Amino acid sequence: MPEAFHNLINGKWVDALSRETLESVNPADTSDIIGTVPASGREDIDRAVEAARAALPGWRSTPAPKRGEIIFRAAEKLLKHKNELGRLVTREMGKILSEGLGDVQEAIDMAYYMAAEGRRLTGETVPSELFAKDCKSVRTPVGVFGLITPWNFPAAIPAWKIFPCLIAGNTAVFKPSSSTPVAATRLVEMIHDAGLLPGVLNLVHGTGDGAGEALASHPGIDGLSFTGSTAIGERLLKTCASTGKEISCEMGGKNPIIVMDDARIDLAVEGALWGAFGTSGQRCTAASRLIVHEKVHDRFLAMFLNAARSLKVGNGLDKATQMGPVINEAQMRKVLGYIETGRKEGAQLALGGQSMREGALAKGFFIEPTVFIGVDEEMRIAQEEIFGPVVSVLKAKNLEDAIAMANNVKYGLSSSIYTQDVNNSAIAERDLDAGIVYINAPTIGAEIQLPFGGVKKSGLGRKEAGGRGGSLDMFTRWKVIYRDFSGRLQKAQIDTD
Ligand code: UN1
Repeated sequence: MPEAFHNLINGKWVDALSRETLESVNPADTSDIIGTVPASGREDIDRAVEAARAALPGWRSTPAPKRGEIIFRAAEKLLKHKNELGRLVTREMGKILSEGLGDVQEAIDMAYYMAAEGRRLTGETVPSELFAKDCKSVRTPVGVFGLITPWNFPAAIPAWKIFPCLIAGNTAVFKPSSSTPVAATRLVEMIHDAGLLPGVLNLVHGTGDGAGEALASHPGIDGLSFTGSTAIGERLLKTCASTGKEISCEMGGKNPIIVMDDARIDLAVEGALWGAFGTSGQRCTAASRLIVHEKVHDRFLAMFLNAARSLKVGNGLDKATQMGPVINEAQMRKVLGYIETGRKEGAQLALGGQSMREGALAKGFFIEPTVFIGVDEEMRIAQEEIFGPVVSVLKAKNLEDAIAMANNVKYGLSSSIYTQDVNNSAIAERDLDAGIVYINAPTIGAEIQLPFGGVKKSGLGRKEAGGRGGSLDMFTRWKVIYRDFSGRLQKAQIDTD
């Protein structure tokens, strides 16, 4: 019998009221069942929201530095268990072990960063136009948040949401992806055991259609933070608009790497390989288009194909593996479907294109690193998010042409240019229409102390992560306070002399 994991509602580990469960399976080896979790429904969400509402007054009035201390202790726990959790992320999600550990490290970074916010959470004091009067703005919590996360970063993305949500004094109901529920459970366990009172952080497992929809449409939540596909994000946006709730959505990407004729080609090849095939291309920041200057196109391509050909695909727990599987059968079919589409559209398949069923790979969802060349910018494989190890190579005449191609998609999350020319770099920085621009680095690898999020169909509402304009803006509301201690009625804009 696989181990049974539970929901956390009001500080207690419980099953779904229906007693139904879902299985979590290792995508590198489907005979490895990691555990079962509750298949929760509306009544379970009701209970979790009720618990979060009940815990709100106590938590929001806890001094923020005290909230920070608990989050600091959570960071220490995560650090102590980094290896265990990193391995679990790899086993449940498929990414290679160094990335599994990186996923957990990103959660740890976020925890320390937000723990310190407990002693910051700064507002502003500004002078008043009147005598004996002061004015300030302070951040206040919003209330109860629904947090819905995807499977590609089972530790980091939940941490991006949970820690800023809690440090700001909100309480939460967290619904992780049903593909990576066990890692989410361990994460929540560590955070909860760091000293949270019952109900501050609740965990409810289930499918998107079941538990996810019930949470997003629940009248008892004040806001929703979602990371996932653009299609679902747009649907949730409508749900939240109809109930007047704030929503932040991080969604898809079709991220380009531009390689200029003056670029260091060795560096660009290495970066493109990491950007395209890291996490088997299953990042919203993955590089799925390589836009290469015509003068260096053939040289870059020869080197890139050589490097991609030698990538070792396998179980992420094996140290030699450089690329793991995709998450599940449905995703595998979707990716293979796009490869078929690329062929039909007339792109040339230069590498890969098949699922891998030989030997040890037979029990997992493995796809060869796949490279299309001769891709036209209007083809579907150059326009739509594939979320798998498939990259399209496009040829550009010059920088202007390359930037126009880069921007000619409905998404705008991450982007990159490889160039040694300061002017090219400055122009790209100015003109790439994306939330993130990398110079001489691939499209993946954002750090948590800066805001994370995109433009166009990549993002809606507030951004994630830290820094000015980061997620504290999502999880707090500004309150403005005027205090008049003059002892008389003073009228702003009127008592001007
Ligand atoms: C995502 O793909 O959803 O910048 C997040 C990166 C990671 C986060 C990716 N730090 O690639």
